Amino acid sequence: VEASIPEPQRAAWRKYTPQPFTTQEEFEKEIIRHIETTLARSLYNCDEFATYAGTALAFRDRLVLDWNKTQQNQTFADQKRVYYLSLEFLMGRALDNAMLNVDQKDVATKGLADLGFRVEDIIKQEHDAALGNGGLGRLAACFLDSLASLNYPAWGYGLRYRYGIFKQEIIDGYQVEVPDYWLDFNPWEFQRHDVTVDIQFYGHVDRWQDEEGKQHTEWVGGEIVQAVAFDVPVPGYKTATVNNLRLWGSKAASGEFDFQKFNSGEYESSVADQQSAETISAVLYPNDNLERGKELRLKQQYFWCAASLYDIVRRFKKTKRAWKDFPNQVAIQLNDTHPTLAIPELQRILVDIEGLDWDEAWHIVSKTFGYTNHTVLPEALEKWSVPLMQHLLPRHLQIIYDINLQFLQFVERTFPKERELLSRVSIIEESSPKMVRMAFLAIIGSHKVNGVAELHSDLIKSTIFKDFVKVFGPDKFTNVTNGITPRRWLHQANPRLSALIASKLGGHEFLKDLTQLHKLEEWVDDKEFRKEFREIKYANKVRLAKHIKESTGITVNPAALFDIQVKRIHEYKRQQLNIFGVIHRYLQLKAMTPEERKKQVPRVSIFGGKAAPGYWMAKTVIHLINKVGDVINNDQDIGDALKVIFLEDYNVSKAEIICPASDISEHISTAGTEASGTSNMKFVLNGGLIIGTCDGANIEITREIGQENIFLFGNLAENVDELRHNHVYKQYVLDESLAKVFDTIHSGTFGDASSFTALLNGIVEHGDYYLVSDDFDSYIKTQSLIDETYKNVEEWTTKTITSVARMGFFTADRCIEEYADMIWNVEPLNPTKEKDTV
Ligand code: CBF
Repeated sequence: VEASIPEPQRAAWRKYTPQPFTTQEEFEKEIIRHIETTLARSLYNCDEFATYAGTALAFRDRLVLDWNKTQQNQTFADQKRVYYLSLEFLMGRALDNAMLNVDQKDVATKGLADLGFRVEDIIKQEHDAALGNGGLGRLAACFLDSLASLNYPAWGYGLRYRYGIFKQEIIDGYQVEVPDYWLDFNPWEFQRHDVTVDIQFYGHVDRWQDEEGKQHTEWVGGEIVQAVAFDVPVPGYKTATVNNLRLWGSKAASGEFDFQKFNSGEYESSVADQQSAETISAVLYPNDNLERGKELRLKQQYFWCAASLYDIVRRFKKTKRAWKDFPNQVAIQLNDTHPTLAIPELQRILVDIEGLDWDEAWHIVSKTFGYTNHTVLPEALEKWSVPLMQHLLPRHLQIIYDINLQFLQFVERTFPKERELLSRVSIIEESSPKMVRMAFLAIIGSHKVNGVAELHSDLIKSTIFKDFVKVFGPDKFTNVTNGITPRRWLHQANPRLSALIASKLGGHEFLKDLTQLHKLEEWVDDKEFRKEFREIKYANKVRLAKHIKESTGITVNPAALFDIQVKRIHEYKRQQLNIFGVIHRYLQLKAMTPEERKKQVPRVSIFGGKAAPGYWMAKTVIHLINKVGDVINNDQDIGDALKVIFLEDYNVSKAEIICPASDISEHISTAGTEASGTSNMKFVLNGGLIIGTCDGANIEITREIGQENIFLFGNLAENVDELRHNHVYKQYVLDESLAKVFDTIHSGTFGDASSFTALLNGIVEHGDYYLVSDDFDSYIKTQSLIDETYKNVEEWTTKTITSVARMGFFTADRCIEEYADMIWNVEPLNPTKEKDTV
């Protein structure tokens, strides 16, 4: 309050508050002002990057004005807010998104042209904000877009990694990781020098009694690292709401280096504290669906949870409400188990610092949190060793033990005869060393737990969390099927298709209510519409072909069938099945006469995705794809009949070029392993069909678009256990076609066969855990069906248009409304209600 401008001076303030540009002239003025002053460049020294910087700053100014108002408005309204805690936010580029969301891209395009630049070239200058690994991080980014677009009072909380996900280079067919330093110039963040939090690590726990006999517990000693807030504005689409994403950076608490050490010549150790503190937010762990139990990762998790909770609690305390109101004001969503330490941290704040009694505090805590599970893969379920936690967070470990004790007492009372149940649901796994099971803590400390697609939500209830359904009842568990933002994944990535749809639906309103897409079915037989729809697909394929040429040197024919699989490389996602299928196709083509070959549907098989640096098998798959590509792409017999492309460094901005360009995309995980998948939605929304297994959101996509519009194959999740069992305990004969593929690899056709022995042996000798051989036959037959169907242009067009029209369900807006309704109990806030806060 002291910091606010006194009433008599506010009139002047309001009079001079900057106004957002609305015309081309005003926009050009803003760019030039920023280039000449903020950047200290001139018209003799203005390249595309400087123009990007000027444009970004001009748009940033626009966002900031609404951002300030949104924050004031939300503070004034004093209603419940959502806090989305995610260790990953895969935001991609911000400029194009900002232009479209504030509905000024036309102005920018003309203004930039007037200054001699093409808007596409300027947009490309921006470095992706790649603070995530894959689906989980991108989902968080889509949710932020929807939260703002729907005017929900919401904040994201994450870490400001200095290095995002590594850049991938392919050298001699191998993945090489290069650091991604993205902060050279980042106009989209604001360091809040006044928002810092001291975060404690290590130390010990003291207990004492005060004069009134009350017990106190305090965590003392250890070391302190400072968290500094960096805020990123998140604009909604065609609304004045601009929400906040707060990312924490780490710094030495004193903020300075040790001058005494420096003076006495100990130069290196004088900066050691500073460096060690900064390490916490230095780098994103590059593992997708895999946890490795590293101390630094646990430090990152606590650092970010503690800073975020301090901030949330500080904001709540300003309202001067009673603590019991906390869950009515605050909903915290845990994006996977990574932020689970927020649960014992809030309990610690309430009990140790605010003096609430345990039960009262626990009641508040367990009504505040919701937990989203994103995987059933055992290797991805986080567990932290008890000794490590004891060392790093001694008070939290005590709290976790106390939570566990109370929980187990409750289970014992409710199920007195079931001794084994206790050890199965205990937060502490009695292994050596003992481990803290984070998912169990997250379930116990949350009021709702959700999966991310129907099959996945059913599976968590019947497998990994079965006992908790018994303990808490089924109502605690729910499903929110994932979605994507149509603003980025249609309007931004595929502007021509968005415009075509808008021309038929009477404007771009469908981007805010995607169910309106169904009206497109009325146009499915319209000749002109179909033609234009096909032309757009072709143009998008030409755009991708150009990118392929620039990045790999390989020419591909845009008239060929583009078959795309882009996602993290993982055995369960089965890029190996795809490349074996490609080899099978190659062998078939080789066996044909040139005349026969000419009759085949030409294909371009496109792969992209990063492997975790320590994931050797995934790297082997990348290597195989590249080696197969080398051979096929240079085989004169084959020519355009088949090309194999591995696109380096797949990221969000590349996905924006890739997704609109598919004819077929592959979502072919072993049934029951892919929680949802979200690129499946992006591809279909952009007029591509899917080849997929009955897994994750493929199932609901099928339900929505119709079985006749998707190419499903393979075994079902319910059969997986038995099939695995058969591999281990019964004689297994390899499918004949697959055996030929393996023989070809073994023969050295694709280079040193020994490089691939482990990959093939995993299937032939070690149980084929991902059931590649079981699904191979059905996969290649389905691929042949795709070839046949593709030949019939009219049939293909009908399928693709119908599918787009039926994708309304998969908007992230629908997800957010479901979360808001079923889990958070929050209401949107009208952004036009603009008032003074003091
Ligand atoms: O729910 C979002 C996505 O999360 C993952 O990427 C994850 O990291 N666990 C899953 O693998 C995807 O299936 C899911 O769509």
